[in-house]
Amino acid sequence: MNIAVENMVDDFEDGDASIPETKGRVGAWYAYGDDSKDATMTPAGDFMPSDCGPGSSAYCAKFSGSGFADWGAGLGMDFDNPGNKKKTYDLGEFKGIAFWGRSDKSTVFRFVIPTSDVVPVADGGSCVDSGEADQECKNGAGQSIVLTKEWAQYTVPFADAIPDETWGQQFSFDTAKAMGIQLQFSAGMDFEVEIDEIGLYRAADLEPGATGGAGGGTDDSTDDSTDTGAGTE
Ligand SMILES: [Ca+2]
Ligand SMILES: [Ca+2]
Repeated sequence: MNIAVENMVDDFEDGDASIPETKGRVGAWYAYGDDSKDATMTPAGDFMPSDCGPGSSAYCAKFSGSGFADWGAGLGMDFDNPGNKKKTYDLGEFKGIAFWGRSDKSTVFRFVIPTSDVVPVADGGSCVDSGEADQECKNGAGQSIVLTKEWAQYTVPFADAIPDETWGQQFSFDTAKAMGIQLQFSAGMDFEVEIDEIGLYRAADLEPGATGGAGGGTDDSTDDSTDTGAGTE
C-alpha cells in the first residue's frame, strides 16, 4: 500500500527526530524505559534515526534494548506537541496506520495509539489513576506485531485496535482523541526493531490499484472519498 505524501507521519529521511509538519501534525520521537539497573537501549539519550530502511531509504527508526525488568521500554511520538503540551489529533478520516518493519531478533511488541482517555492529566490527557487495581493509565489501544528479518509492510487497522486486557483502564479506541504512537516492549525482552514509512491510510488506499497520491485511487472503483479541505487550519 502506498501512503499519500501528506499522510506520511514520518519516513525519517531528514535524519532528525522531529516528524514532518504536515496537516497540523507537529511532534518528535522519544525513547523511554523503566529504571532497571542493568537496562540498556540504543540509541541512548535522545532518540535519533539510523542509516536503515527498505529500498532506497536513507534513514529509519532503529531501536534496541535489553535488561528492562519492571514494565519494559518503548519508542513513541506525539501527533500534536510543539514541545510544551500534548494535544489530541483527529484520525477520523483514516482507517489505520501502516508501517514498514524488520528485526534481527524476531521481536514482538505492541503497536499502540494512545488517546487522551488513557494519557494522564499531567501529560495532557484526561486519565486519572485511582490507585485501585486495574485502574492504571497508559493502556492505549493497539495490537501485537511480530517482525521478521525481511522488510515488510504491516498495518494496524483502527477497527482492530484494542487495549491490553490484562491490566489498566479499558477504553475502546476513539480516533478523535489520538495523541501519538508508541511501540511498547515488555519487561524481560531483548528487542531490536527497525521501523520506517509510518503513515495513515484511508479506505481508498486499500483498494487495488490505489496510487496513494493526493486524491489517488482507481477510476474503475466507487469513489466515496470524503474530499474535504482536510483537517483543521
Ligand atoms: Ca524529521
Ligand atoms: Ca526512511
